[in-house]
Amino acid sequence: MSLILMSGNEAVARGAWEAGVAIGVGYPGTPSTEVLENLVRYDDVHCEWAPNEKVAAEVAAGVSMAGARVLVTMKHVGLNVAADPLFTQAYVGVGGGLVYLVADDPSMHSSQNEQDTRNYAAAAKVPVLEPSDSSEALAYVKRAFEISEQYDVPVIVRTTTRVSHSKSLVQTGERAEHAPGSYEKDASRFVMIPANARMRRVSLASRLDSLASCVESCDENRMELRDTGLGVITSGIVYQYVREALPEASILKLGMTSPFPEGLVLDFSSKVERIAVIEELDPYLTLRVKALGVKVVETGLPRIGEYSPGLISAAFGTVPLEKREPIRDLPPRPPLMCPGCPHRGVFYALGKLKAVVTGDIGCYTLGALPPLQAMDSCVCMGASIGMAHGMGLVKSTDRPIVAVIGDSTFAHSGITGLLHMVYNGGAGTVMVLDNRTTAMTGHQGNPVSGITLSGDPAPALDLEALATAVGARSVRMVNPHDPAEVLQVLKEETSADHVSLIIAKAPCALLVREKADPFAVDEELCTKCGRCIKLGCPAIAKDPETARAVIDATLCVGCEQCVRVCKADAIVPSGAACDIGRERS
Ligand SMILES: Cc1ncc(C[n+]2csc(CCOP(=O)(O)OP(=O)(O)O)c2C)c(N)n1
Repeated sequence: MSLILMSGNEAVARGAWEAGVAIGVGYPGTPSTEVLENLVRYDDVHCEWAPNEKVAAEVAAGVSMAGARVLVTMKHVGLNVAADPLFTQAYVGVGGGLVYLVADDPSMHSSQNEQDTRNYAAAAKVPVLEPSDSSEALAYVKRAFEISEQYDVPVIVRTTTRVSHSKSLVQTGERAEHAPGSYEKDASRFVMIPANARMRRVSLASRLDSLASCVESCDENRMELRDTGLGVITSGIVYQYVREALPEASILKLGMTSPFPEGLVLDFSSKVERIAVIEELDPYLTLRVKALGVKVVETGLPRIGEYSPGLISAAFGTVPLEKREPIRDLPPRPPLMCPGCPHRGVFYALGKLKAVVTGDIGCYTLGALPPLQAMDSCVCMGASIGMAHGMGLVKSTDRPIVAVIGDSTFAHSGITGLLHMVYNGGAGTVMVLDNRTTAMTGHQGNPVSGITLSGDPAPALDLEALATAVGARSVRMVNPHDPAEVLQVLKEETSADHVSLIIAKAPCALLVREKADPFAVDEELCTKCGRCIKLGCPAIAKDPETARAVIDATLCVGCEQCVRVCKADAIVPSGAACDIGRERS
């Protein structure tokens, strides 16, 4: 037992370990990724990255059915992918405890949308626990396993970015081993044909009825009575903000918000003069409180984005605890592909092709930003291929249409899009940007890179063989660091009347340990054409006085993309540029 400063994600992992979890499985996604990366460090737990969240949830279902405790992790949009198994899992129930860790991202720090997972909990009819700090993250995960087994349901532990990523003190405990029960065949529970599902639907209703009394009295839902002039109903991280912004207010702190504790809310509202409900994202609590006939104070707080103590203070006219001036005058750091990023050469070529690029989610989405601006869409993981096919059906543009997708994203949900295109007689061009890793979320292994979560080698998916098996008529390999080669192959494939898969394979620049010698611009040869600047490499800038390109040797990793796009051969090894300089001086 010790007191340790932990992030919420570390604490979730610790809680799962202490709860005797046997297996952890998930798909990376900020802000949830570090949960499994921490859980895998505990010797007694086996952890796996799945190709996507649906598979992760199904693996978890199997572990639970076999009688062991299992944690499945994902970000909020991942639950869209895993929703299918989740909804029926609620009917099936659990063998060993089954806990979903789902991390929401108010303000979309690293997401394509804002979603409130509590709506899923209500729709799937499963309990949801909402920790407000790391200590609760650990405790609630342990509690979630107990609830899961006691009430025979999967349980969601919902965090948000500030709980997942901020650190607070955690009292750790020991692991309580949880021996898996033996598997007993029971088709009436595990085989959800309509006749069985109808029975389990009724069973779920009664399991929820017993849970309804649990939420009224559980330790996770508590009243903090102070000044009874104002009572605030809140949950998750917002509880911490309310404590800071409204220190005198009475609070009904809800740690378990599905099923909704109606009796507790009515009891609390009878003890205070006015009720305010303060919650980020959707009015999940608000609507339920109002449905009980409780009059709720209009706070004017936004329904979009993240809250803060300052925002709540401003809404209630209280003085924030401490007003810290934000640090100003920091140099702007817009999101950019790294120097030497292989995606850059591909987007340069796509720009030259003037293609309509249906994009996907990953580091390569940065190809949508200036100066490359070579991406037309990004909706959800795997969407690029179906969208390219759909656009191709309409024929409203003469421009070539190219779908661009990363290796992890292709394995996640791109393969079925390719299958659709082939099956339906499409003639699209798909590019897999295979940088040998899941870069955007911090370099996790995936089935294409062939590295497991434990760091062990695994069979790497053979993209060429896969594309051929799926039915792509042409499969080409290109060097993404050579934009001219990429452009040539793109021209050939987009003008052909068949499905083609182009694999642009080169490791993420951050995986390349040995930095190649940097390049420099030969001032005399530079024609100021700006081609190299249009690559958008952070190592290349325009000299404000001479308008010539200059290369920062400390940033340049020697990928040679700029060397290849320069028509004047003005980009040379930096050693050679020094020699040239010496000769001239
Ligand atoms: C359904 C879903 N799950 C997870 C994520 C988080 N996420 C965004 S991009 C990405 C994978 C990116 O890897 P890859 O396709 O290999 O591209 P790279 O970043 O390496 O260029 C992940 C896991 C998400 N946005 N949506």
